[in-house]
Formats: sequence, structure tokens, C-alpha cells
Amino acid sequence: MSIAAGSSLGPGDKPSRNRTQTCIPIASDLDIVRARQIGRTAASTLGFSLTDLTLIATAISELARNIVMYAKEGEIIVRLVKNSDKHGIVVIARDQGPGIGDVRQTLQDGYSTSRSLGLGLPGVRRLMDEFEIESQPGQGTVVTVKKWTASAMSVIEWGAAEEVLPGESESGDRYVVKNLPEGSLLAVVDGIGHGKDAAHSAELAAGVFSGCEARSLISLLRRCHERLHGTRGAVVSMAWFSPADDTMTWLGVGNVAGVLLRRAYGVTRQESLLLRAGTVGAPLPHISASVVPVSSGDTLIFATDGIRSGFADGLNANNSPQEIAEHIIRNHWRRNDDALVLVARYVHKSESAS
Ligand SMILES: [Mn+2]
Repeated sequence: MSIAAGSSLGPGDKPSRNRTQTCIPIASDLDIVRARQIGRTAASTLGFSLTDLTLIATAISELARNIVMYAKEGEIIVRLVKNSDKHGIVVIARDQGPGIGDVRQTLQDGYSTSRSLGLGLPGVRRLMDEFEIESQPGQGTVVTVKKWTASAMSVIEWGAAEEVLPGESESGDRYVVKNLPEGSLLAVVDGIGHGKDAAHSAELAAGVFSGCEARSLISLLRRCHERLHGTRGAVVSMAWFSPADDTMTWLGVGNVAGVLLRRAYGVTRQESLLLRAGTVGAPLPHISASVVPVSSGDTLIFATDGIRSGFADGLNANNSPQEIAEHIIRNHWRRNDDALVLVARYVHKSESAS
């Protein structure tokens, strides 16, 4: 059965299937539940974690709810992708409703045209690895989202540990780890100040990174900078691991320290990220990213300024990223600021190629 025409599928129609694809007509709350279940069941055959299955199901509910709310009817298409280097799920939400006038505005956090308590499109974008939208007023909307299984694509193992400033309920430090088909993005953000204001700017910045599809750190930082305009701002360090050429690109504005531990001939060497003074959200300094070669086993550490310098000295590079993160928090937290440590180890499997 063709998947092309949403209008040919009435609300009472059965989902149509072929081997890798299911099309679910959407016109009622019941259809939302059905789409959610079908998507979750399909995704479970690919080896997603339980957490990822929940994220996928939530994204499908949101997309189907949007159809019912704004277009009255449409369809959700669930497609599985299985090839030699990656497995994942593609979800397409299609309707012929009123369409969206300002797509960019709709994708901003906190923007909602309805009374719904749902996540909205920015939320869906955060839950999934890839997100695309096409919409014209009067011509309907097509949203395509994808999620890839971690085992098939992740080139890093990672762990994180954090502490909140005593007396504050919320940390102003945030991290994002985002696995995309071409590599992995890591970012650590420290909102200026502490408490609620700091948490607010950090949250906005983290939203930019977790919703991104861009692979350029500088363009991501610029976007983050625009997003933080009018807030107290944040300091940010970020890294992009690229398995295609075994490199890591890193960049930092402010004082989130970055250290790369390399093991060679039984000796661990440290390389430090060159930080540009400044604040993201305030006038940006000249930024530049540097690219370094990495090999399997190299370990990146990001630590906010609640951690004393020298935190990477004497670390056991054989420990897991999570053990290293917890060790640093335990031994180097200043206790007068929020603290966050993110540790990522490059684990690209094709090291025999060289
Ligand atoms: Mn801090």
C-alpha cells in the first residue's frame, strides 16, 4: 500500500504495513495511543535501551497529538532502518492541515500556540537524534525525526558526576552528550552566577546543543550566543568526535576546563583546551576551534570551575569514564560553587586501519 496520500486514509482504517514500514492514520486520541504503541514495538526490535524506547514513544505521541490538535487528521509513518553501520527508526508525521507560518518560532523553547502541556516540537527535537520540518501555510506539515541505536553509532563511552552548591536547589551547570550518525558532540555549560538565574541560562544553552543537527562547533556556539542574549550568559566548552578521520575538534569560551588524556607507551600525557576569555551571551570574543587527532582510548575531561585545577593529575586512565568523573568530584570539588565533570573516552573500532 502506498504511503503517499494522507487523505486516502480515513480514521477507521487499519494501519498498513510492509516489512519495514507501518502507516498509522491519525484522527483521534485513540490513534495517538496506537501510533505510540506501534512505534515502540517496532523500535524494540532494534535493540534500543528502555530509556530510548520511552523517548521514541513520547516523541511519537507528541507528533500525533500535534496532528489531532492542529490538523484534525493525518498520518504517522514508522520506518525501520537497518544497514551495515547503523540501525534506527524514522518517524514521519504528515498532515494537510493549516501548516505553520513561522517554523523557526515554533521551534523555540517555550513557544506554544495551544493550551497543551505537551513538549511541543522543540521537545520532540530534543528527544530524537535528527529532526526536519517542512511546512507552508495552507499546505500542511511534514515532520521527520530519526533516532539511531547507540551501539551502532556511538564512538564514545562517557560518564558524568555533579554536585550542587550547598543551599541551592538547582545546579547552574549542565552537560549534553549527543550521538549523531557522523560523530558525537559533548558540551558543558556553566551559567553565570548560581541558583535559578544560572540554571536558566544553562538550560537555554543546553537546549541549543541537544536540539542541534549542526556539526560545526562555531556555528553552534554562535546560535547559543544568540539564544542567551538578555540573560546573564554562560561559559561553554564543547567537543566533536569525528570517527571518519579520527579527530576531535574542541572549543571553549570562559573557564570550563578541558583536558585530553592520551596514553602512549604506557605513559599518560595531558593536553589542555585553550580557553578564550569571555561569556557566551555577552559580546563574544574571537572564537576559534582546534582540531586534534585522537585514537581509541584517548579520554576527554570537561570540568566546571567548581573543580580545582590539577584535577587530571595522577588519574588512572584505565578506569571507566564514570569512575574518573566520580573520582574528580570526590577529590577536587571546591564546595563553594556548583561542579560538573563530564568524561568521554574515544572508542572508535577501526584503529587497525592505520
Ligand atoms: Mn561555576
